Amino acid sequence: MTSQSAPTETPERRAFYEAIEPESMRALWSVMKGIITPEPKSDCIPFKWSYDSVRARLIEAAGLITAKEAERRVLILENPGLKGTSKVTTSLYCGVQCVMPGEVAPAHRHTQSALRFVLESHGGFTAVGGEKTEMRFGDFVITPNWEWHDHGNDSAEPIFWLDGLDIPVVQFLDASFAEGYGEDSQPITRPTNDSPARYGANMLPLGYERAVPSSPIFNYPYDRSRAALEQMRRSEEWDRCHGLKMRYANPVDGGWAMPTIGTCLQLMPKGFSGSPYKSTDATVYVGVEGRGRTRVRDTVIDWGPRDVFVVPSWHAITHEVDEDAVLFSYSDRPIQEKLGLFREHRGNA
Ligand code: GTQ
Repeated sequence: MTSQSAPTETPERRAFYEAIEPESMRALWSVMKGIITPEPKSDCIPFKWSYDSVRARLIEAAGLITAKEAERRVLILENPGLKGTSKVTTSLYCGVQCVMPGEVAPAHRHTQSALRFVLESHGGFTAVGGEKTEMRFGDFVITPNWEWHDHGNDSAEPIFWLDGLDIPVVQFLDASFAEGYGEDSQPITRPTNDSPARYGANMLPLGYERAVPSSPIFNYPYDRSRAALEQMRRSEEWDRCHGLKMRYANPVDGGWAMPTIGTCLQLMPKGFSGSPYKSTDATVYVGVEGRGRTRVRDTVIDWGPRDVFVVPSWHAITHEVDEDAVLFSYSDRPIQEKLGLFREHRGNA
């Protein structure tokens, strides 16, 4: 057991701390309790962004700047406990991006990995590594680290999607590289739907060797994910905390679809009232269908379609829904699992 508090500060000790500071030294015993905590302690707080207000602000932003000039017209959803950091959790970033009819978000690449969760789109597309994919509501789309990507909107309506990136992780590791392609669009070298054909039919090209840890499937369409949940509900094997929760998998090895970000889709049936659950991976949730309430410690968050809310590490949550409801979520769980840090706990206390 550790002792209850830091050693008392005497005038002699304080003088010593001040004397060693200019020599770039610090006494561990004076700071130990703050850096090695018995449980996760974070400045990240529970918070919700209503889609209506985010969408309205993006339309306003569209009157101020083009997607091309902005490079990406995105409003960052910044955790109010992490002001000025562009973070939604300690390790992850969240934004909502808007592309107006006819606009393009020019091609670039960076070492940060991105996920898109499509909120509104009838004719939006993204191109990744020479292949285009259409984006529709509920699709989960991946931009792996260092792949060229550009986005466009061929439709008559604005399109919106959520961006989840591992920006704070790459920043923490000082491993950021980025460059522009020099033109709006990258050359398209493969037919649309080449990837799902090659990697999405429970087959792989013979002799296929993975080049990158990310899934070679870069669009997980909502109709397929949703159909899987709908079929599975017939077995009535509900998880008492999550309802029915599936993770998006990499077809090459069955692992997470992205190396740094874990993504899930869950269905909770009308009347579901979940048991408490907590885990070390702070999680961003996106409402997809239906409405519900999530209690996060003492905060109650009411959510509906396209609303975004965040749950900090080791905060117990309980979900409740009055109608069938679907949530998309993402977290840094793959990183924590690889490092042997991931913990979860079900039930009270
Ligand atoms: O679409 O490439 O929200 O590079 C932040 C950085 C989106 C993107 C973001 C990015 C992008």
